[in-house]
Amino acid sequence: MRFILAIVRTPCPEMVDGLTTADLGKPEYEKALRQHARYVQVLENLDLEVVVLPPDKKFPDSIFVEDTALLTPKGAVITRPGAPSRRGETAAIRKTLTTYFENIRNIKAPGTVDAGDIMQVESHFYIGLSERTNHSGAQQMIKTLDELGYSASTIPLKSMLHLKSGAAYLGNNLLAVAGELIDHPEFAHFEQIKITAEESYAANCLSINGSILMPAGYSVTRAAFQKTGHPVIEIDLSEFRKLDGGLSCLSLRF
Ligand code: CIR
Repeated sequence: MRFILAIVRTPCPEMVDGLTTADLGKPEYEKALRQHARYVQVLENLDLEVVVLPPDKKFPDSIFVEDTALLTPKGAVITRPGAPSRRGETAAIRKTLTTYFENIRNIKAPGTVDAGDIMQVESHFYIGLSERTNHSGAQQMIKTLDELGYSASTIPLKSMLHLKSGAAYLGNNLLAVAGELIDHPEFAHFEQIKITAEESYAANCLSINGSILMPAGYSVTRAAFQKTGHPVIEIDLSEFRKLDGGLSCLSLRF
């Protein structure tokens, strides 16, 4: 599928207090702003129109817009983020999405879903069951996707924050996988690029309009991606990594 639009949110200074389990220190705000600007530029260079939402200081994690909604060509689903401090992020995203989607559905309590747990592979959606996405949320999402004409299934996670922390679909039946998702039975039918433990952050990458976008600094993975023949574009995301945020989390795309 060809992407035409991306929604991102400029980091607010309060981002340095975002949720994290990483032991990498606090992000440097100015550096994060520069990295974010380059992320936007890369998407624009790939012919996407990028809608840049203003910083929202009420929500330090609001840069990670991907978690707040699932976008498909047939409709959007507003999630109910698993972290209570992030629940309020969805209101602004809903408002933005009304410009682009007539059909907007919602995940309701007691369900929780972070869309970082949802990986689309053609017309099927894999949903990670994690500390952020619970059974009720996943079942609501499966029902909603079914109504939209898609199939979906769940994958229980052991320790990963999100499903897409360790898996990315690169098209042509090729999957990048890391950590507990390596050799996972649910993914047995895919061709796989298995990412080493040292480079597992690079498993959160994106295939956009023929190019592979990946975080900078992971040379073994970069070489494996280059072998696919697709252009590989690196973006330094060190400041977002400090908040457990990966490359895909920074945008909503359709
Ligand atoms: C959080 O813990 O919610 C944020 N600090 C990071 C969210 C990353 N989002 C994603 O992987 N989809």
